[in-house]
Amino acid sequence: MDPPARRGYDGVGHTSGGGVGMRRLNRFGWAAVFLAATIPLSFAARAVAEEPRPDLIRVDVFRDGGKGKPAGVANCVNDDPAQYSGLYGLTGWALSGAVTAHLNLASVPPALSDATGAMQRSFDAWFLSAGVPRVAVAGDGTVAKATANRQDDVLFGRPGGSIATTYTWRWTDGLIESDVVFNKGLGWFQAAAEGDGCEETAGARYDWENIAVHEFGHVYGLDHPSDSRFETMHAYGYTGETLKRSPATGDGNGMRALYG
Ligand SMILES: [Ca+2]
Ligand SMILES: [Zn+2]
Repeated sequence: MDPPARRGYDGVGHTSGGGVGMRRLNRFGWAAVFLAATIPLSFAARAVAEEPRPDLIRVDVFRDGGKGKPAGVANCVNDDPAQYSGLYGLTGWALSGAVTAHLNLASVPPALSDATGAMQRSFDAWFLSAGVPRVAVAGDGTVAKATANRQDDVLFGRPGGSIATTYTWRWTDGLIESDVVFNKGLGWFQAAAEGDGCEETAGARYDWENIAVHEFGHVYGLDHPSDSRFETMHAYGYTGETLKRSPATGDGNGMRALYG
């Protein structure tokens, strides 16, 4: 279900000293050649190596299971642990230590309360063993869209037709950065608790923490497993659904594979 990994990437952050040289080459070709010839080779090589650049390596587009459109009434089903598949998928990265996720509080719909606490609970849902790095949520985010700025951002924005999208970059110095964008054009609510996994009275609204726990699984390095309807990392979300708030058997297996 994932689009090509580099779709839509606009190359933000790819300018460097070389970019200036290229512009000069267009207008003053002879001058650029002269400058290139006179810059000591060791200096040029060091300047390129020290400037880390982002490489967008994955865009996870999380869609509604109802053929891509939210139903007018909640389309979730109750949790069924008897059908946990035990399966998991891995993206190819893992967090190397504790990080801070920066939540843009101004972007959160007014109907959602205790936003920082809700997002902290959603990351903490993955703290299944002592080896799992902690992600601390700070309400100091400022970006209005996914931005390769060497920090993990969480915000409401416009991620196309998805419920939410996680964008992940690997920087040339090894840093993994993931930004999670929830779709501000959709209906959202906060279930009081996970309950039986499905809040039928929610209508065409998504439980924020249900969607957040899935997206944060990607931040930790989990992918969508096949045959996983009741696992948190199942490839689709549903209106009224709450069962993704707590990892299932396969989700736990994946986290142990990553972090022990
Ligand atoms: Ca960012
Ligand atoms: Zn996903």
